[in-house]
Amino acid sequence: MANRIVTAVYVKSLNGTDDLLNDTKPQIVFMGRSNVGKSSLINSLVGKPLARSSKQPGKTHTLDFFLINDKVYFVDLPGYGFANRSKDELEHFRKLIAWYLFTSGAPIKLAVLIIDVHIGFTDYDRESMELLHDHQIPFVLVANKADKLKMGERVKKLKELSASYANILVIPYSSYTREGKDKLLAIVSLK
Ligand SMILES: Nc1nc2c(ncn2[C@@H]2O[C@H](COP(=O)(O)OP(=O)(O)OP(=O)(O)O)[C@@H](O)[C@H]2O)c(=O)[nH]1
Ligand SMILES: [Mg+2]
Repeated sequence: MANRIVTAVYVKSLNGTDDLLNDTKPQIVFMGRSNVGKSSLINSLVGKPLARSSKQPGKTHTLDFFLINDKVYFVDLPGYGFANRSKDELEHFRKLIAWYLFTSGAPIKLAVLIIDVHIGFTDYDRESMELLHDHQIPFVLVANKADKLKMGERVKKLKELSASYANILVIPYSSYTREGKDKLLAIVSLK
């Protein structure tokens, strides 16, 4: 099967420039608010606890690279918008993420922008989408933690999310139930 993950290994955590960024293998970036479930989502895709996840927001604070099927990198980013961090820390993460995405020259193939289906879009998410669009980085929206919603609420929330950005695909997802996993794997197409 073309989209099956056979091997997934942790490679390196970056805090700035590194030779790894000159590697020509495509990079797929997982981004979103702190605690939205980026690391858990990577773990659910690869089927093992590779990325560090935590109940406490602010767990991931470097650009964490995982090599998938020896072909592409999954990159777990620090979360943005975590209010308990100092202003300086927030600025540091904002700059690190923006540098990596938009000026480092890394061959980014796709950004997976993860939002919490219950919370919806925050200002940070909207800003990220604008920047990704401006820099012509293709992205897909994942509405995570879908397991938390009852059916009626879920239909309503997903409708609202899809209506906000008419031509952007929104994938309902749950790292707990693995809902959305096959759909997302097909999109990140690991061939
Ligand atoms: N209900 C539910 N909880 C989830 C899901 N995915 C993640 N979580 C929980 O959300 C919390 C944060 O998960 P992480 O994967 O560490 O989130 P993150 O976005 O990587 O967080 P930072 O690294 O701090 O930015 C943990 O308590 C997870 O168990 C999901 O699909 N459903
Ligand atoms: Mg994380």
